Parts: sequence; C-alpha cells; structure tokens
Amino acid sequence: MEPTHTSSPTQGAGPHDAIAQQRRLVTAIPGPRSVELMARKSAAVAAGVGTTMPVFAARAGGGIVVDVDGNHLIDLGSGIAVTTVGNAAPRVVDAVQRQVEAFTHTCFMVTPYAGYVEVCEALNRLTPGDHDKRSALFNSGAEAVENAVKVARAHTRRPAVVVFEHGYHGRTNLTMAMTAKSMPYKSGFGPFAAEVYRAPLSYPLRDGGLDGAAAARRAIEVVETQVGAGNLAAVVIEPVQGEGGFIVPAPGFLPAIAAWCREHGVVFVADEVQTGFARTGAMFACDHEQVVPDLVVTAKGIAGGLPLSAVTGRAEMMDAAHVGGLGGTYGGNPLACAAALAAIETIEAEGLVARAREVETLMKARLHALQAADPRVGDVRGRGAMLAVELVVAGTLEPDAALAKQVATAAHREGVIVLTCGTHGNVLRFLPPLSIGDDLLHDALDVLDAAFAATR
Ligand code: PLZ
Repeated sequence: MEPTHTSSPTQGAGPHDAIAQQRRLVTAIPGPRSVELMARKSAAVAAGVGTTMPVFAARAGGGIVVDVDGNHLIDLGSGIAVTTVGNAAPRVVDAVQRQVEAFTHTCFMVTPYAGYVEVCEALNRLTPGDHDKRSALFNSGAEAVENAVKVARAHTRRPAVVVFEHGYHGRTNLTMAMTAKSMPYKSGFGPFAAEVYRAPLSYPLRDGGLDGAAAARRAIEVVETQVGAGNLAAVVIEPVQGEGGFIVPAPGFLPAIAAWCREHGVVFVADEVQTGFARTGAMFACDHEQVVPDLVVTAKGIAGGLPLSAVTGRAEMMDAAHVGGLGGTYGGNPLACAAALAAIETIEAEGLVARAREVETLMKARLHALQAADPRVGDVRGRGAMLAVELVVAGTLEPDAALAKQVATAAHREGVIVLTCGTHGNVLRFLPPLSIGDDLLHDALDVLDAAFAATR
C-alpha cells in the first residue's frame, strides 16, 4: 500500500465494517452509554485508575476512535503513543488472528517459539548501531526498564543508576524511583528503590540559552560529584522526554552524555518506550543525532497495541546476566510477537517513518501559526508525530496548567482526543497514529485553534 496523505474514506476495521474517517458527534460528550459505563466504572474499578476522557471506546481505526454512543472522535493520542501503525491495523489483526488459532501461550522459557526469536532479530537489526546485539522481551515499558537496569548492573557490577529531571520510566517500585514527578506517580507510594540519582536535563525553553554541550557538562558535574563514575552502572534517559513534557534536549546534549558514559564504562540506556518505532520521524529518536546507545528499551509502538516490551543491546552486556536471570511468564507472548512482526512490517511497507515527518511539517506549521496569534503558547516542540505546545502566562515562563486543562477539555467536548503532560501539567501533546489523514489533522487543529480562541 502506498502511503496516503488524505484519509481514505474508511479505514482500519475490515471491508465490511469500516470506520468513516470523519469527526462526527451524534450525542453530547460523554454520551448516555458512556455516562452509564462511567458509573459502573466508579463502582467496580479502583479509584486510583483515572481516565483522560469519560468516554468508552467501541472500535478504532485510521485516525478515529468510535465511542459506545457512535461518536467518531479524532485520535491525537494513539493510546499514549502505542497505535503508531493505526488501531487494529490490518496486518496486525491478520497476524494475531492466525496466531491465536495456532497457540496462545507456551511460555518462551518452557517451550520456545520462532516469533520471539524473529522479534529479537528485527530489534537487533533496527535499533541504532551495527554491533553484535541481543534482545530480551517483556510485557510493559516499566518491566523492560527494570531489566535494562538488571543487565547494566550484572555487566558493570556497580549499583547506581542516573536518571534526569522530568524523566518518566514507569510505575513499578524501581521505575517510580526513576520517575521524577511525585503527583500522581509516586506520592504516598514510597519508600522507593535505592541508588537512583537525578541529574539536570537540557530543557531549551527554560535553560536561558545554555547549549547542549554546556547542559551536558552541568549534568556530568552533578554525576561526578554526587555519584562517581566508579559506582555508576547506567545512565537512563529518554531521548525526547515523554510524560515530562515532550522536551527535546539541545543538540549535542545526548551525544555528550553518551560519550562520557563510554569513557567511564557506564552503560548508556536509551528509554525509547515512547519515542521508538517511527514515532519521531526516525525509527528511533537516538538516530536523529546518530547516538548509539549500549541498551535500548522499547515498548508501546512495538506491537500495534498488544502488550510487549524489549531490551536490546550490546551482546557482551546483554549476555552478562546468568542463564535464567532474565525472563517472566508472559514476556514475549506469542500473540504480542506476531503483532510486533506485523507492526514492523507495516512501518516499513507503508513508509511510516517518512509519514511521521510529514505529520511534523503539517502540524508544526499550524502550531507555529497558533503561537504567533497567542502569546500563551510559550513553545512549539517535538519531533515527527510526537509534538507539543507548552503553555505559559503570556510574556513569562510561568506554567499555565489551567489553560492546558481548559483547552484539552474543550477539545474533548468537540470530539478530539488530546492529552496533556509535563512536570507542571501545562503541556498539550499530540501523538496521532500514523494512519491518520491530513484532513483529520487539519480538522483537529481547527478545533484546537477555536478552543484557544474561546479562552482569550
Ligand atoms: N518509559 C519513556 O513513556 C510510559 C505512562 C502512562 P509502561 N508512558 C505512559 C501512565 O500514566 O502510566 C513509559 C514511557 C517511558 C517507560 C514507560 C512505562 O511504560 O508500559 O506504562 O510500563
């Protein structure tokens, strides 16, 4: 299939049951069925599990999520950067259907299967660098981050881990320690894992002109004085920060940190859970600056919506853990592996890396126009189809979380799924599936323009 620039009229759910690629509201948002389900959710689901929108999904494909009331919503979230190849993407559906009929589980640690090996081969081929690599598969991003730390500790025989301000790495005990933001991720859930240290990031909007090399020196100074390279197993960093605010470090920052790690025998781990698999207009975000990490952590976009994650890295590091030291009952589940192979095939066959760059061009032009018209848009940033606007009190750098919330809520009411992020909650982020058409992107941006205008 050729990459499309406009939506085909219908996409994503098979020829007989296709989803109209059009925003269409047939009830108020939320509609009556969603309201009823939300009441049941409140009575049955733990309160700690929140939702962005009080709207229940029924089907999804192309650039549309259809809710249980029949509303067609434009998807600018991809289930938090997961359905990069599209929701229920045809190749993924096909592959999973074939696999589910063959077998659903054996446990790779009991009787292995080829799909797991093929996903590892694909990861070893696609991740940055052409050195000898090995991979291991897990279920969630957090679980893979934990395993990257295990591998780095086994390889270096050192305890400490360095992460960055605004970083997000998950919700398990070790990854809570690695995640920066207290509310909602950590507050009340300690004590946290030991030997995790935080270094300052490169944050161009808020760094007062500090360039990438200088920001790296600032971070390294903290690491050298407060941790010491000899105690340090790994530096773990998101090449573009996700939950922390879609922060793209200044050019030169990542390469300098990676070079320092190499010089001191510290394992450089790229957490590409949110940035990986074509999302940023490269297969991996590290590729933008030719940074070759020792270990790459992937999840989300890897498998078109099925739960799968991985650690891929230098063979001698990955093999440092003893036989039986890495694993888990479900890691590399056969359905998830089938989905991953189909998702990777979709990215390559449909030119989705290039499509992400087209999405960037289209959306950045619109967002820069918005910024020119509205001084509360303090920054337009991101790469590929991972874009954001940071909202501030006009003429200052003071975060305006209330405005982000107001605009997001207005967009939701008009049928556009949009997420917020950032340490201060003042960033609107855009993560459309790459199966979305230009017309839907323009329609969604019109809705956002109107939402901003209505608050002025
Ligand atoms: N590393 C860079 O973005 C997950 C979290 C949503 P899991 N981001 C979405 C939420 O509120 O829980 C993420 C990430 C980066 C690790 C993770 C963790 O991935 O699959 O959610 O465990």
